[in-house]
Amino acid sequence: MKDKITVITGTVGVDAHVIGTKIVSRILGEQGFNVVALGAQTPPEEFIKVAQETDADAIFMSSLYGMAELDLQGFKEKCIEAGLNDVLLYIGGILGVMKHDWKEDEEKFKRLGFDRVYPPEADVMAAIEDLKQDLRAKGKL
Ligand code: B12
Repeated sequence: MKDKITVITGTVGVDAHVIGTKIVSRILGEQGFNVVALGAQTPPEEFIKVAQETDADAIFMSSLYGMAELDLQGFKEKCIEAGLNDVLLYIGGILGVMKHDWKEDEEKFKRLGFDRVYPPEADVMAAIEDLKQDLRAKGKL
């Protein structure tokens, strides 16, 4: 069991939408997590670098501008190359472009290696419950 669980947050790529990730960061902090908030327009490689530096347990990534699938090609593979096999990858926001079936997004992002994928306006507290469950399964909580 770790003393404190570290979660990295941020909006990936050149996505400027910052409000959601700020709310996510605030709630995670209030729930006792050590939050490393990278803010908006964070390149995928920056998530990986900071996860290594901080020995992070999870990444809570946001994307709203519809380009996440392009931004995140090969992301899981890069995480593995960087030795981050054990870091939980969660993503939320508005993952697709225009009107689309969210279930398809969920499948796409799971194929890209994300452990959990959330629909628009997801309940952050429910995601934190998922995180606790996943951390318990890894013996970290
Ligand atoms: C405000 C806004 C902007 C502002 C952003 C200001 C800022 N600094 O953040 C400005 C004006 C800059 C902007 C720009 C653009 N925008 Co805009 N924007 C919005 C708007 C109106 C609200 C977004 C928002 O802040 N929501 C409130 C927050 C609290 O919600 P949220 O981010 O979804 O986060 C919540 C949950 O989703 C969840 N959550 C979020 N992330 C995560 C992660 C995890 C792991 C979990 C568990 C949960 C979670 O928790 C949060 C709290 O409840 C939306 C429309 C909408 N209704 O969403 C369009 C919208 C996102 N924008 C859109 C677009 C197209 C753009 C532009 C490309 C427009 C343009 N042509 O220039 C640019 C993109 C620029 C860029 N480089 O990113 C589109 C995206 C379309 C798509 N995906 O198909 C939207 C949906 C509007 C639309 N209907 O077309 N935008």
